Amino acid sequence: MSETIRLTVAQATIEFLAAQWSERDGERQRLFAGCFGIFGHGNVAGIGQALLQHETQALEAGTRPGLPYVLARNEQAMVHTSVAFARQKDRLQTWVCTASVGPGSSNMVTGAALATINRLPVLLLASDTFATRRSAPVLQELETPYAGDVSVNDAFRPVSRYFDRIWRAEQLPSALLQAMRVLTDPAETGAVTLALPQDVQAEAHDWPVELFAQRTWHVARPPAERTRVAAAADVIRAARRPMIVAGGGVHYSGAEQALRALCDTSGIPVGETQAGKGSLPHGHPQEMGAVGSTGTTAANALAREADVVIGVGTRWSDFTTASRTVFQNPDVHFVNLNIAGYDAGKHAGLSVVADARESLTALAEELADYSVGDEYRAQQARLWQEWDTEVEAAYNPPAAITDGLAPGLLTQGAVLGLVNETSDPRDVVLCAAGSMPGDLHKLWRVRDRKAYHVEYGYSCMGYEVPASLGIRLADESRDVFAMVGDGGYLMMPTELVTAVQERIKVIVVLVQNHGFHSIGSLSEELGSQRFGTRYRYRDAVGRLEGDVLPVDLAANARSLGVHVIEVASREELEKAIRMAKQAAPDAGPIVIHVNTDPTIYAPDSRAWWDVPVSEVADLESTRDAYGRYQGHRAGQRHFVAPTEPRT
Ligand SMILES: Cc1ncc(C[n+]2csc(CCOP(=O)(O)OP(=O)(O)O)c2C)c(N)n1
Ligand SMILES: [Mg+2]
Repeated sequence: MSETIRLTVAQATIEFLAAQWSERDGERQRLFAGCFGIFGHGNVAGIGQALLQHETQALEAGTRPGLPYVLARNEQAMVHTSVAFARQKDRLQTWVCTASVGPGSSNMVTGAALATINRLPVLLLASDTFATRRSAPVLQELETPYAGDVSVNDAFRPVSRYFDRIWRAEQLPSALLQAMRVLTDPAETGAVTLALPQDVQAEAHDWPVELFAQRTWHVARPPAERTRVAAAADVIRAARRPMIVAGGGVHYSGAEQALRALCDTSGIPVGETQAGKGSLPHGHPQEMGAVGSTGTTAANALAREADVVIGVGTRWSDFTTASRTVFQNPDVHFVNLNIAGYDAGKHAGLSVVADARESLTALAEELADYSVGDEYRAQQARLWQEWDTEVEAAYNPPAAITDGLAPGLLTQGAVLGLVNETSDPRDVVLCAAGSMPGDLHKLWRVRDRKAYHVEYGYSCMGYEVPASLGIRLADESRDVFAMVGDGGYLMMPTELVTAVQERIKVIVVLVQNHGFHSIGSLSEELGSQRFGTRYRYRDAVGRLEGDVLPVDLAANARSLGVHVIEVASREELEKAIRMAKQAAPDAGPIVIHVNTDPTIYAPDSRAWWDVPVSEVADLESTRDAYGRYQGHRAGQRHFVAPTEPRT
């Protein structure tokens, strides 16, 4: 008989998690930095008791707990914080989140979807109702007349990369081991959910002591098959106008140098997705910036004529391909370097399933003697120059525009430009939804590989504030600038309180334009006249088009214990950014509140995005939009032609 130790399921879970490590390239770190939580009757006496015991034992031993507990304010938000942390840590470290039964756990479903869509690891301990059904239906229990084994936590199944429910203590070891495997597998990672019934959490069991041994999970760098790299190189060598699309996988793999080496010799230009932005540093001759619906005119012009497109670590979202319209060469083919076979197979591409750094290094060796033509290089330089001039103009709008605006209103481009130019190159800019992600994608000059963090897989309003905490916790040597719209702020300002509690310095730039500038302009473009997108009083005829609401978000933030700076000019904004940067590292959150004019747009990408327009409508504006829509649809490509080696 092996030695055993008697612990509850919750205690065993916490002790196991505190002993997990991850390792890549010989560097080892704890897999979990800590555990965020909000307690209710579903976890207070189970996981809550276990966390208390874990903390007490550590403090009594004169150390700090391996898995420290942090009280959050909203369960969705604490998942965002964890996921942002994991992204900043290149997926090598994340957090655990514990929530109570019912709404506490189901609040985490949105966060789980965001994690899984962005391929970012997070461990969710979702509390579940009684396994024994002794006291059913317990407070907050869903009753399903046709299925006795269903709970709200089944909603996690489609959004988790691994899901298990621990009905019996004996199941726990295998579930924990599988959970760790998925979290540390770069191809499979995402949200992992372990549903823990509240009675099971408190049950004792005799566990083999080896379960709690320190364990190191290797994060793999699978190399590419040589023959596949050779085939990819053949396809690229035969191309006249190849182009790389760099996705988030470049960052997670730490493949920036390998990408740069390939571009230096070959002269192949690079367009970047939101997650891949910053793959090449701003100013590199092959750096063409954003590609797709929110792309630069430079990257999009090259994409239009590219004959071979090399996707590296990208999931090929519709924004990246401008809904399959940005690549218009009739003979365009794809080569996909991706660690996930699922993504590598997209667009009928020639797939190289491997770690991005490994496959780029191997590809650079194969293409050592290859270069694009001089004319193609010259065109890249010309196109970039044209675009950069537009960025400069957006950062520094002409006096005519500034004078034309109401007093105290800046353009969004000017705000982004000032934050870019006043922040340090290593500071992180953060955003997720609204009009700013598109503008940042186009306009932001990224000067460091981890300095751009726009969540655009799920584009979840409310991500920004909680994510800013995660980024800062991951790396205290950088300031974080969370760019948040008034709509996004109203969705989830809650974690500002957690930042106050933990003295986490984050700088939130709150861009007030009284509603949804993004969806408003989309609505207008699609003929729906900005219906229901402005924050206004209901007017006398019953429409939401009355006066601007007397909302004071600066006062709101101040009421949460936050230091707030209100600005009304370029000079004041610049001064506020400098003040915020100079604040002590444990100053807590700072909000810079700025009013902007929602009618001045960033420069056009000359690319489309497929949002279907009503085929029949009373309004002429909608009928006109439908006509334009059909025109764009005609440009959509299938991308199903096989990509074969062309030797
Ligand atoms: C949770 C969530 N709900 C709805 C949307 C759809 N949506 C995208 S942007 C947006 C408006 C964002 O408003 P705001 O934060 O003020 O930014 P602005 O558009 O004004 O730049 C909405 C409703 C979303 N992305 N996320
Ligand atoms: Mg807004």
